[in-house]
Amino acid sequence: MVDLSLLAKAIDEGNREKAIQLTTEALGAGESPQDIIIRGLQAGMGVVGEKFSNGDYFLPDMLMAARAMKGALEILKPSLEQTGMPTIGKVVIGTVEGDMHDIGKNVVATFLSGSGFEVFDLGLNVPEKNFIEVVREKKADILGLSALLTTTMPAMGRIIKTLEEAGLRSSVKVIVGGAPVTQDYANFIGADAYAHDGGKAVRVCKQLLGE
Ligand code: B1M
Repeated sequence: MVDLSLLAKAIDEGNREKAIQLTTEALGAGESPQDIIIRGLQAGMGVVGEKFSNGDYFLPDMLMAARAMKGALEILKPSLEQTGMPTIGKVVIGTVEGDMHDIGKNVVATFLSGSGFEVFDLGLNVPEKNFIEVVREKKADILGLSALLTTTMPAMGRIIKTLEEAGLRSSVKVIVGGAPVTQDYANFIGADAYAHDGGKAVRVCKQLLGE
């Protein structure tokens, strides 16, 4: 058994090599990718966030932690993605403009594709018009918007308004998420759904499509 708190520590220390090694070992020992993410990687990132808030960590510490987490997620990706499943629906997803946080969005996108959704990931810092264009072009069933900053959350509401103006709102369900986002905020901006994490996002997206 691999002690996942050591993986959390490797993320906290921004030790990419150690994070990759422990993730590989945990997977080999039969830990589920979901557990590795939640009890190892996310737990570590939580500590990094607290230390940043307290002034113990600075931007380079967050960057190192992000690099370590991305390395570990690459190891988990093949186990989370599955092939040969009939597609449940099309999801366009991205982090809104002005926001450079993509780790959580990547986790959500990977969980969704691993659960049978066809996912079009537009990346981070995505301009409003790109979301609209791709939703139209791909005839998306669901639009997923991620924001990690209180200052970038309002972009989600603007995108919903623009979908309405473009006549696309009735054909696409909108799900929002990210650390500062809440169910109340989702209601306030007129989103169809909110999810707290990757696992919930999968369940909610299935519900939105009547699965
Ligand atoms: Co920044 N950052 N950051 N950061 N960063 C936060 C978000 C912060 C809370 C740290 C803190 O102060 N404690 C704070 C925001 C404060 C606020 O707005 N209230 C903050 C700040 C201030 C900043 C800068 C302004 C710092 C500066 O420059 N002085 C700057 C902003 C840059 C910008 O975006 N314009 C900045 C920069 C960065 C880095 C680039 C260094 C790096 C990001 C690297 C990257 O993503 N490629 C970074 C990091 C790593 C963090 C923390 C430490 C970790 C974020 C993370 O990856 N978490 C973060 C503190 C924290 O959140 N504890 C922090 C792990 C990830 C798996 O969780 O992203 O929450 P999360 O995703 C979850 C759920 O939220 C949910 O599911 C995911 C998986 O379970 N979810 C969805 C996410 N999207 C979803 C979408 C859905 C559904 C669920 O549906 C579509």
